Amino acid sequence: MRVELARIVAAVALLLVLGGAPGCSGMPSGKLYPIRGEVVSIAAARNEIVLHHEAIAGFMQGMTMPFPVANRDLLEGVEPGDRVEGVLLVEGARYALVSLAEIPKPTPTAAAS
Ligand SMILES: [Cu+2]
Repeated sequence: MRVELARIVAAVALLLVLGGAPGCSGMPSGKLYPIRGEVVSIAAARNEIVLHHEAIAGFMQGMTMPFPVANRDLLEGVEPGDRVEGVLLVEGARYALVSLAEIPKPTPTAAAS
């Protein structure tokens, strides 16, 4: 009797632990945000690019700031003055551009948003 009760308590406790863990910790917490802006400068030696970026919905207002890039190759082919768009990965206090590409021509329809 006492042993069985202990087993039930243990099983319920295990279920609670398993049910409560996902989403709290141990899972990747990274969020991806689309980002768009203009290249201000490039510091390839530091794997960094300074963007004058538009507002990033749910993350930050438009501003000029440096972004680390996940891969130096992302900096190839972009120059100061280029309009670019990409994807920003945010994990806690850390962030990095994981995608970046020049926008060939800003069209009226694309600029509407
Ligand atoms: Cu910013």
